Amino acid sequence: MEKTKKAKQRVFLIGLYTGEGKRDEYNLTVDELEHLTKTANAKVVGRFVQSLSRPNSKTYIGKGKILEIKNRVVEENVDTLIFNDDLTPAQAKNIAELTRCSIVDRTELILDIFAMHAKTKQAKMQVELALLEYNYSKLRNLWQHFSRIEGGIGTRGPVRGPGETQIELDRREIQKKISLLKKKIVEIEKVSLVKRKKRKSFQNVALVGYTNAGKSTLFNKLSDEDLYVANQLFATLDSTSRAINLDPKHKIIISDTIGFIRKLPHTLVSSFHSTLLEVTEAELLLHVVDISQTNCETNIKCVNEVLTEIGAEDKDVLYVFNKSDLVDDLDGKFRKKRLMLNYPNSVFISAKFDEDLKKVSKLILTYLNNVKYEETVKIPLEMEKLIDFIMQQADVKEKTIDQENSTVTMRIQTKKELLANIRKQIKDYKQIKYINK
Ligand SMILES: Nc1nc2c(ncn2[C@@H]2O[C@H](COP(=O)(O)OP(=O)(O)OP(=O)(O)O)[C@@H](O)[C@H]2O)c(=O)[nH]1
Ligand SMILES: [Mg+2]
Repeated sequence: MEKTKKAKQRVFLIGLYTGEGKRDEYNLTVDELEHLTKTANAKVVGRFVQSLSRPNSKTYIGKGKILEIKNRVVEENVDTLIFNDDLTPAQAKNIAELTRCSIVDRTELILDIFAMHAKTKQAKMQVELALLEYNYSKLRNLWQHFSRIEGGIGTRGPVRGPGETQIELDRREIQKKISLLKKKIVEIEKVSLVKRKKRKSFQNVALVGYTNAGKSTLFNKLSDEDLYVANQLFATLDSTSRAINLDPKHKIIISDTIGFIRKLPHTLVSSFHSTLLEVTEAELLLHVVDISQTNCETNIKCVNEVLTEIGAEDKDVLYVFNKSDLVDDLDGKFRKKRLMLNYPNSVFISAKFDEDLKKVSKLILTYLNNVKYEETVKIPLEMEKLIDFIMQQADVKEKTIDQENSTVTMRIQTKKELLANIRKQIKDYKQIKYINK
């Protein structure tokens, strides 16, 4: 097949600053949008940010500003407008009509990059599922929009407008495809579950972090692998695991996986569920942070929010502050000092320097050798299985039985995750008791 080189799409970036947070921080999110756009192979010709307390329901930014942009679109030969937030279908339609440009919102841009970077069958199916779910939610909004404008009191008859009927048909078609894909993904999930079970005898450590932080670079260095590394967002969409020896006595399994970003589309989080199991099932997370980014502390928060969303908030975390080689200005040195104080379980490295890898191994080893936490728990005597489990799995420092209240109080030392699990079991048990009362 003959290959033709396609001209790059020329785009304007458009943002809305609502006054939340500092303006400089907001501008960094537009820089990030620019990096995303470049990763998607388009050329950024200009950027517009309007200050408004909240989005305009019809045109996102003010209509006057849109018309100003329309003139610039003609001058600069721009064909696409990329927005720093998600748009409602009505906003996208109105802006397209006013400017005659293709309209792409933040989620669509991220989904496009995922679609471009998906290599394996599993990643491809997961991206397709996310795309379908996003389109489905858009069609649902559009359908609601139609019902609102056409369905005033007394106007809804048995015959519907052609647009509305088509949307309903499309929705049903998409729904069918979604169920089919979900079934296929569950099948793949079963196979990887078997693989993960085999590794249960080793400690599993997962690399997590903001996209482009250097996770794959670090993974390659630690495991002598050759995974794809690039100054692009979402270079990695699959998880890869390897066994490595930290020292002659400690063998662990380390996993590289997908990076996170602020406002990571929910459809991606749910459709990449099986890939993210590497994170939710790991015993320890190594949170890799690019400290050359001036807003790296905000990035840490974003990553922690996604970790909460996927149910990994109780995991033990060690911080690997990466790209130290790029930090030499005064501001960066202050940032480093602040991070050092706020994150005691951490190391500062450059994944480019082989000698820094020892620091990472040492950090993990220290963790593995001091992994226990102490807590006192009160357990109803009826929960015999849990009590037996604790006696076997944890270090029980003290145990007192209160026959009158049918409880046992135990001071135990064990892993953080196990403690969270024990607390949850007791809470669930009490809730069931309360409901049955
Ligand atoms: N200067 C410098 N660059 C680094 C360092 N570590 C990684 N990089 C570069 O940062 C870019 C991103 O690295 P990756 O390892 O692909 O990052 P990632 O976290 O796996 O990114 P995603 O898979 O996209 O989430 C690449 O261009 C790397 O060469 C470092 O310590 N110093
Ligand atoms: Mg990567």
